[in-house]
Amino acid sequence: MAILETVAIAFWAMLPAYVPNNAAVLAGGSRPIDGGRTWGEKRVLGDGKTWRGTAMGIAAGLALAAVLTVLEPSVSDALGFAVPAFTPLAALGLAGGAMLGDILASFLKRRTGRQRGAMFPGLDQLDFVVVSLPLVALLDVEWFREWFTLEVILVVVVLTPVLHVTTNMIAYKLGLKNEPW
Ligand code: CTP
Ligand code: K
Ligand code: MG
Repeated sequence: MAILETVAIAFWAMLPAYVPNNAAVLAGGSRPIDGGRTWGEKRVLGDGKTWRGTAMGIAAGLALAAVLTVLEPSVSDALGFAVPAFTPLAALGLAGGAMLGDILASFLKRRTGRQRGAMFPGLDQLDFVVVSLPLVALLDVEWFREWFTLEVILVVVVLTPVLHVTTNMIAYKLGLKNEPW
C-alpha cells in the first residue's frame, strides 16, 4: 500500500475520533461530570470534563461520521482508492472512545496530582487513540479489521500527536483554549 494512501485512510478513519475533543472545547462549561466530588484530596476528574462538552463531543463525532459516509463514494472515486464508510458502531466506538479516553486521562492526571489544564506529554496526545481503537475493535471487529491494518495503526500513532499539537496550538492562538496542549 502506498504511504499516501495509508495516511489518507488513517486520517479519514480517525476523523470521528479527532473532532470530539475540539467540539468539547467549543461546547465546554456546564456541570462537571464528577459533580465536584473528590477522591482523597483531589478532584475525581475536575472542572474540565463536563456533561455538555462530552455530549456535544460525541454528537459532533457521530455527525461527522454520517457526513463522511455520505461523501465516501465520491471521495473514494476521486482518490482512486477506497476510504472507509462508517458503520454506526464504528462511529460510536471512535467518538465515544475519544471522549472516554480524554476522561480517563483526566482521571489519571488528578491521581498524579496534576491540576486542571496541566500538561501530561504523551497521554494528552494519544489518550483518545488508546481507548477509541480498542472500543471500535470491540464494537465492530469486522470493520476494524478491514480498515485498521498494522500500517494504518502505525500512521495513526505517528500522525495523531502531530495533528493534536497543531490543532491545539491553533485553538490556543484563537483564544478558544486556555493552554496550547
Ligand atoms: N471539555 C468539556 N468536557 C469534556 C472535555 C473537554 O467540557 N469531556 C472542555 C472544558 O471546558 C475543558 C476544555 O474543553 O476545559 C479543554 O479540554 P481539555 O484540555 O481536555 O481539559 P482541561 O481543562 O485541560 O482539563 P484536564 O486537565 O482535566 O485535561
Ligand atoms: K485532554
Ligand atoms: Mg487540557
